[in-house]
Amino acid sequence: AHDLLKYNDYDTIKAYSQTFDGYFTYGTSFEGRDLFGVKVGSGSKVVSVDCGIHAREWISPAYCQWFMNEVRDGQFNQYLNDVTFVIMPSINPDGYVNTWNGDRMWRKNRNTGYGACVGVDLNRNYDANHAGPGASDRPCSDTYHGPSAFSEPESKAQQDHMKQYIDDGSLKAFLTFHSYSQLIIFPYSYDYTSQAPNKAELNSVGQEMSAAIRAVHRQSYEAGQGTDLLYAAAGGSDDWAYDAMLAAGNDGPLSYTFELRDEGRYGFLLPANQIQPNCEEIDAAMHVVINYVIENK
Ligand code: 0X9
Ligand code: ZN
Ligand code: ZN
Repeated sequence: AHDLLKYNDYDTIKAYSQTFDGYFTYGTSFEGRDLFGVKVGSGSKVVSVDCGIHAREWISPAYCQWFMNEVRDGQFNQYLNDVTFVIMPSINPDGYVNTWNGDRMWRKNRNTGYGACVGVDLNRNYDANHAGPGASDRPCSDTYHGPSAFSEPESKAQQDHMKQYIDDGSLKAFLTFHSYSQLIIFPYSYDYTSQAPNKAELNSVGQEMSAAIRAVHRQSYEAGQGTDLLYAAAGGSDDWAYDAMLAAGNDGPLSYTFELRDEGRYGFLLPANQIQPNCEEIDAAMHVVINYVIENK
């Protein structure tokens, strides 16, 4: 049965999502699973929330489910007149199912079309300096970028689905959830030199989110540009969404990658008893960014 305080498998996440009025599908994975999400709210400002692009990062889909519940039935439903949430809780379903079937540390999707090795790193497959630094040409690598940008059904379907909200200017914030290392990352990550035109704004909202998180359970989440905090890694969804919003005329796009708990003790194998405290502290960051969108975007 579905349980917000446990890790749920793909079928359970999907069944839970189907209890939402705004359930939608937006494509099919390589192995034929539904790509799905929920759309909640009637506001003119769209906030996109996606989880599970990397299969082994189980706390990520757990947060999306937590957030979905609170958007419909809890502390985030106060925003539904101002904001429409587009939430995709499991955007790499084949990879996620693979981690439930014994290959717990799997990261990529499950495309078998590129020779002997399986899978593309979906977070290297977007059209953001695709095949640039920090992405591998080798299909056996865990950071294989794929033969071309959006070669993968999972990344292509997200691009196609979000296009309406990008082109009409309604998409204000793109929030994508990973683990681990407790970071709040903003563009760019796709080369060593590019700076976001609204870097100061991204940084100040990022620092505010970090402070809000700390106040909940005293956890430290550093906020900064990807190349400063981590490494260059081209082809990521955060940089794609950011540049797509810019190209559509949005002069202050918000795009963040959240790296959830922990700082390395358990890593991807975060015990389920940390789901609740992790989700509670991330809620505090979500209030910050949502209020910022409502007041400024
Ligand atoms: O490398 C990644 O894709 C992310 N870290 S993870 O350990 N979850 O794999 C960070 C992504 C930061 N953004 C971009 N590189 N665009
Ligand atoms: Zn390459
Ligand atoms: Zn990740």
